[in-house]
Amino acid sequence: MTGLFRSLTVAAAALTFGATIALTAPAALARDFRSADIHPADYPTVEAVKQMGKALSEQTNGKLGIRVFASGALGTEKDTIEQLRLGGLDMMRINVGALNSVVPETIVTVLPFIFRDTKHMRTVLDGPVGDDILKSMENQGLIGLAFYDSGARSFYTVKKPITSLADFKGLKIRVQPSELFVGMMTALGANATPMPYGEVYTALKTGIVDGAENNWPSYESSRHFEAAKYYSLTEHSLAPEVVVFSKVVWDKLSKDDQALIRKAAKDSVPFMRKLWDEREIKSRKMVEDGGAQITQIANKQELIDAMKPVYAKFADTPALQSLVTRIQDTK
Ligand code: BDP
Repeated sequence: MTGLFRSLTVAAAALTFGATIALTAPAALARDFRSADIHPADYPTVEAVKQMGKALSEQTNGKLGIRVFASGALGTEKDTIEQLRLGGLDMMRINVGALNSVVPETIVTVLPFIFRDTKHMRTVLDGPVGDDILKSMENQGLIGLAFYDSGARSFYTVKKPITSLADFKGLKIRVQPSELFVGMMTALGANATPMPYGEVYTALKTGIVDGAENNWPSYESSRHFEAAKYYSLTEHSLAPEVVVFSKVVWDKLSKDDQALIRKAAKDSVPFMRKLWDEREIKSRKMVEDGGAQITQIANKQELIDAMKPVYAKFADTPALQSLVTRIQDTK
């Protein structure tokens, strides 16, 4: 090899090496957290986590981002909780109902009629009670980042509308896999059938259940309204959504990155609420146009009274009772 040829080769190799570094370095350092959601791509929860990822990416010059796997691509909520706790998944947006058996503190946010209205719910979750509940997740291998809205859940049925407490007698109602939800159905005189969200449409269609309960956007986007057209405005639970990170993954991140992730999650809340408020109106209109029949409940108090015993049964420790009182005392 001539001297010149050798130096050229070395220079070329150095260039290639340099170029490779330049090309691969950002990619090697960049990290897209995988986040699960059972809702479809245009659902407010999915949009909000995407927005959170965008903000995170901007703040870190593309070093950190989030890739949302929507429509249950990574499994049921129960599956993703397990994956998250093991560190096989980075993030998820999930309903608190799904966490009831893992994080007992989430129970208080599902309790029937505990929040007086949306404003009360937002004030509680944005304040110290919300922070304490998010913190309590840590013992279970989960980092609670932020609560999202989920509106009010109401019942919908296949054969006839629910108009009063008596109408619940003997109905088979699908609920989330949560003892508390089961307890609520029992208190109403119905039979609970816990099952994953993705199975509910078929269960309604084939008569495995007589009804289910959910908010307007879920009732609409899941097309449950096609199978169960009687929507009765019980508004019995305002069980919120929550954005959760895997503690196993979290513990390997720098303090700075952790702070940025927390901030991006909190910052996505107002964005989510705006989308949510719009979607509730849009979904209600869509289901009404699609043939859903809406029933007002004349005597809500009898439902409130019937469900009262679940407080003592499920908020059954001093810690949970204190959270209940703090929520009720929040103005
Ligand atoms: C929806 C929640 C979703 C739950 C679903 C359900 O957003 O996370 O899985 O209800 O009822 O409102 O299972």
